[in-house]
Amino acid sequence: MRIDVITIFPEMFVPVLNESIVKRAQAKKKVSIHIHDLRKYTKDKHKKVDDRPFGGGPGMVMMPKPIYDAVKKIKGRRKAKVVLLCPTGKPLRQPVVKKYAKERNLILICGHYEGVDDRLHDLVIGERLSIGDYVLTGGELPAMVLIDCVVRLLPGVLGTAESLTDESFENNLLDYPQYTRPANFRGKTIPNVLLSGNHSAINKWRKEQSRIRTKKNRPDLINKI
Ligand code: 9D3
Repeated sequence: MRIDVITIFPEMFVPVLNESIVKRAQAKKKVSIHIHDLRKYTKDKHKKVDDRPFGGGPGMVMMPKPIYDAVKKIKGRRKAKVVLLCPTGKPLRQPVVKKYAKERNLILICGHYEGVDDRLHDLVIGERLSIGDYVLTGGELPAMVLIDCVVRLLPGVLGTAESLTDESFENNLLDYPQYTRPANFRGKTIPNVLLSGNHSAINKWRKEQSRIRTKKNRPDLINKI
């Protein structure tokens, strides 16, 4: 997969993309990620990317031309899914991540200020995505979240140890509690069943714990089972 990102803060991506599984996926050639500075697609000497909103109101709006030119140039003749990260987008959930993981080329546009000129939607933007109901300062962190979720699903990125079966959100249940050594930590022990060696009892306990946690923290998911 190839991922291109259009942003006014290209430096934000450097430390995140050069660590952990995303770094390994790039080294293994499972994904190539290219970060583009939107200001390089401006033509005026101030490298202006925003302007005041028609109709008045607070803040600034991202101008259509720099983003339009950037997408056209980056896309070339390739087919690519163009995604704008913005608070008014569809919420990112695991089924949406799975869909994106099947694409050959993704172009991510990081929104800023009060948003982008809406005419870009018909012209170049395929979909808008939000990562949740809270206010961030821009689309950069959401783009990194999307990259992280998608890259780990690409074939050959995760080892068998980190395998993808039985994942939380696949079955609409949260993960069960996990413990590792020592069995007694500061006087706190672990559930006896986990030491029993009885795998069917262990599975039954884990399923029950998943249900209890989901009911307590994510009652909205219970209705989806
Ligand atoms: C909802 C706030 N808007 C009211 C006028 C202004 C506004 C605030 C912050 C518009 C854009 C932003 C920057 N946020 C993003 O670009 C963003 C985002 C987010 O804030 N929350 C969750 N997902 C996303 S994806 C992009």
